[in-house]
Amino acid sequence: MKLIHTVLLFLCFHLNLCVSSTSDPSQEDPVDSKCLLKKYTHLSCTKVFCQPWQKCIDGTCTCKLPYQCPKNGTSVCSTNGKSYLTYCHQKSFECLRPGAKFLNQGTCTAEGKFNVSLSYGNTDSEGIVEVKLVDQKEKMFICKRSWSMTEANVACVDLGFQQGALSTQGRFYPPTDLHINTTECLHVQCRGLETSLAECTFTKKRTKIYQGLAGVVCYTQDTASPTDRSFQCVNGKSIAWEKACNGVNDCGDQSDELCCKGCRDQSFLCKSGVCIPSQYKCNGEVDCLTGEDEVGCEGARLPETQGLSRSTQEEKEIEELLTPDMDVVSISPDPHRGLLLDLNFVRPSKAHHYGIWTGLVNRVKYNTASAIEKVQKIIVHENYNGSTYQNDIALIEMKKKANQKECHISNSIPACVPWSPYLFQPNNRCIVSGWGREKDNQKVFSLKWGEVKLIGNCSKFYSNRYYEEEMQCAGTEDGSIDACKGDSGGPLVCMDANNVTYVWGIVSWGENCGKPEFPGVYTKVANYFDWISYHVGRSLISQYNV
Ligand code: 4AZ
Repeated sequence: MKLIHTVLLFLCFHLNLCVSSTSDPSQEDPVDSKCLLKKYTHLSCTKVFCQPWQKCIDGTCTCKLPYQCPKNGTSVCSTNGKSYLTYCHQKSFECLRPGAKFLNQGTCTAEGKFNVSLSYGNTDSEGIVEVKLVDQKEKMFICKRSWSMTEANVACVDLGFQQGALSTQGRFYPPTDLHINTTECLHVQCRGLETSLAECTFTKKRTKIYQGLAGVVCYTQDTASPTDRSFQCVNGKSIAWEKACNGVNDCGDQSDELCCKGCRDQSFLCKSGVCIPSQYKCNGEVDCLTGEDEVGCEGARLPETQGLSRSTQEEKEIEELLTPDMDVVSISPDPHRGLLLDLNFVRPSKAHHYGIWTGLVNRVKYNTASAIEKVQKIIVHENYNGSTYQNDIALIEMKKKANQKECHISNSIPACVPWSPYLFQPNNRCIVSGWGREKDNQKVFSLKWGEVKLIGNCSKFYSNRYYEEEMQCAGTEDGSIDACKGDSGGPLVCMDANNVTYVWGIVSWGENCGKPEFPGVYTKVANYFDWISYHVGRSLISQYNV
């Protein structure tokens, strides 16, 4: 067992993304029911990216202030007649004060009114969908083949039905004497979290053959008919159990797609347990937290071709894009830098007594690339518990050299702060390194490293001493690769699908060294993202969700 407790950490820099897996169309129920208890929604930023007008605070997407939006972009007009600098600005205002919604891109014009209505249904909450676009005189119908739950949810929310749509299956019959031009209709494509159908992309289609028209039944308490096999959405809506984990946001708050062990209907399973539509794979935008939907995409489909992929020859006669795509910030992986420091004993008040060796390989024969840095400040976690080893983490701030703007360490290996506990999973392989003792207690002079696997369910080895949220076990089946006395505070580094490395763990404790059934226990750094952000400043360690 270990003696002195430890700590580590780094200062500079950025966080980010990772890894891959494919959907699992097996017969088994793909829903992870334990995860459902956490009530994840589209606002849970340990599972999904926030919208560009939101930032992630304590695991929840919260509204940004408009001035925090990037300034470059096209101006947009809102339903209150006000013009905003960009779409992000308008959405940020709307997020803070729901009411006025997006109307159109560009300036506000006098004629401009966007309107959605339902006709030929038996109640106000159902019918065939009619839309009047800002720059069109007449109302138009929407083509059935472009219409899915994604768009139906947006239409219902736009009409004031907060829980979105019940179904797109309703059959509605216009009076027979009414002449409807069914060879012309609007093709619409939404992302699913828009608050107005006006935010979606419309294309006009004219065809020779009869087009089915889009209809919807919006969700109300009267239309709801939950059964034993219903899936209970976080927003109170119930949907058929089979619709959970199919890549479609049937709930409207995405809660049916965030707790998945596999995905139905060929939808794509992100490592974080989220199902996304198959069209989101290789579309040039990172949708999985861990970026695996954009890995191995050479020669794959380009985003521009997507919306038209269902077009048939007949439909192609006339296609006119009526609403341009919004300039939503697209996310793509970036290189990040980071730095790890190893400390074995920490007394915050004695910061100036410490030096940090960087680039060191052999601790008795200093290599030329190694250097020593002064310490400015040491922050030990305020809830560090020396008997249970909970919150075994600390930060070391390095002293800036004169005229130095950024912290820069030569010969260092960059590693990022993981911002979500879902970035890596049991069985992922990671690297632990350090100068700790050998199994037989022999001293080590040259830095050693080894590959270990992340281990889930570690309470079976350390029953009431293991705290799932705060700790991470790692090792090998035979125990041969393990951290040992003196390794504490050292890094457990994992690499994602985009070759971005993360400090996933900090060597903390473990019974024995190198014995099977006694894996090494590491501090789960992702659990301390908010604590680290609080101390170093969010912008310093975040790339996304800020
Ligand atoms: C230590 O005392 C220590 N085998 C670190 C890890 C392990 C044991 C002891 C796990 O630094």
